Amino acid sequence: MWWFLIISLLTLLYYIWQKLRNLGKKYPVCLPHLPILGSLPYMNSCDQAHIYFTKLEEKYGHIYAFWQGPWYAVVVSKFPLAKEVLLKKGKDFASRPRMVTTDILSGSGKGIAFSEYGPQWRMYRKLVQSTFSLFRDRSSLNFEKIICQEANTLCMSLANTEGQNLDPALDCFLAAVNVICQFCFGNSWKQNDKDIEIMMNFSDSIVKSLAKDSLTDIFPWIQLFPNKQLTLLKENVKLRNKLLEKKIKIQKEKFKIDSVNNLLDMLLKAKMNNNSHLTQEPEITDEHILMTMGDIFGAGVETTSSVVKWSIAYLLHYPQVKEKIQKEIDQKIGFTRTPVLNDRQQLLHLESTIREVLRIRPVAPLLIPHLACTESSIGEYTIPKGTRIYVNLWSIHHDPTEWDEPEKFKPERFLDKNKEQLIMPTSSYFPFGCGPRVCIGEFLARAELFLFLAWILQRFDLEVPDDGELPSLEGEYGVVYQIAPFKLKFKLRKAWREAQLSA
Ligand code: PLO
Repeated sequence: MWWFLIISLLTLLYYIWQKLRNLGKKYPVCLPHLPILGSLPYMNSCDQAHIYFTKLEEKYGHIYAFWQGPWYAVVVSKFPLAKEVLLKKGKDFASRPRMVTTDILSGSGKGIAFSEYGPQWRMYRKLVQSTFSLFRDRSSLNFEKIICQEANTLCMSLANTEGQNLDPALDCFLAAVNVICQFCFGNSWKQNDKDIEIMMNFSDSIVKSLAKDSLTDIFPWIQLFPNKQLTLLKENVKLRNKLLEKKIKIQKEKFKIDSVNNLLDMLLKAKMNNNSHLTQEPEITDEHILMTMGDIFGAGVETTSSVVKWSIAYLLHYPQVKEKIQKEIDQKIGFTRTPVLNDRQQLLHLESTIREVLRIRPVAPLLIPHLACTESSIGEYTIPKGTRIYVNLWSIHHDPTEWDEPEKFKPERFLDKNKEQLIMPTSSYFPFGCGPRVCIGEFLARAELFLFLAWILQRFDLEVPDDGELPSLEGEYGVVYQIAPFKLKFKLRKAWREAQLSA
């Protein structure tokens, strides 16, 4: 009897204390929820997450909460709210939730993309940024040169399969791999290397199994039971790590501290100069190096190759857009030279098309989830420490109050009335995220997208395959929003062929 009274009294006191603490605080509206299961029984798992979250806005508004099992999560759309999360209070929300799947990929939160906000993350990010500067500044080790080389190899390979029904996935993958490989290791893979296909398979499988709202990420104890999905992820991550370790081992032997030429060199040099045993500096271990390389490698490959495929698919659906781009290439570049980065100011139709593809099919429709490192606020609402934040970029890029006919593919929305200048019709657009966690490779990605597409369209016409089937534009949800496999025919353009003959 006594113990019952004491427990009741304590519960009551706790309840009153909580109420007092929260006095004056306002929280976002929350979906219905049950103990343990949270809001899951009330959520529809048929739709892709970003589309379902967008539908929920009709009922709950542009900021709402739900319980992802035991985890409190908030979804925001609308640009001003997202800007508060990513930019204005960027530091408050700059961390990442620890999840079973991303922990497997990142060796328990190492590397950059999935690691917690703090000195370690900052140090590795800075080292990657310094390597980017190397490749932007040095004329001998320059991104433009590297990308053009790979664009040339890509076009040669497409010319070899000219007129055949071709799935462009492998060629796009190889081009992106070889650019990032030169950045990471200072060398590249040959087209027929068997590692390429192995890599493409495990990378694709990892993308598909991450961020799929897998139940283990919500209830970590599920991993104690046999789980096919998780075993597959572990196997693929093991394959990836083995391949990277092999590459690191070979390159390590060539390392000279006074000649830093790529990301691995930069990390090895930092490791040699690291005084973590004497000072408070974060540690640099081989595993950290592996995970950082893995992040940059994976991000560089999956995102670029995916956007190139989306662009090709949209151009197949909208041949009139493709013709406008080609007309501009013919006028501004012609056939006597190949495209360079400086042509960006001139090829407005291509630039606007790339912008539109990144709008209508963002690489990461919900970005990567953020985590509140401290109690903070979004708009008038209090956000407790530890809240998972989903920024619904999909909804922001498809907001009908910001975009005219957002469901339609209209590259000209990024051009002024006279089609003479690129414009930004609204600020509700950030395909690379923004704030402290902004995509570190944005510059490289934009350069690759422009050059790969310009080179391809200067030489080739894109035609539907023999079965007349156009690519599905629906997309498959994963940590990268990928297009389903499709085929097309690359046909050398008549004008290009004639120019080559007369040259
Ligand atoms: C791609 C598959 C690789 O095997 C591992 C990998 C590492 C970094 C990830 C990347 C994958 C997918 C795209 C990600 C990137 C970090 C940043 C980038 C999530 C899973 C994006 C789009 O934010």
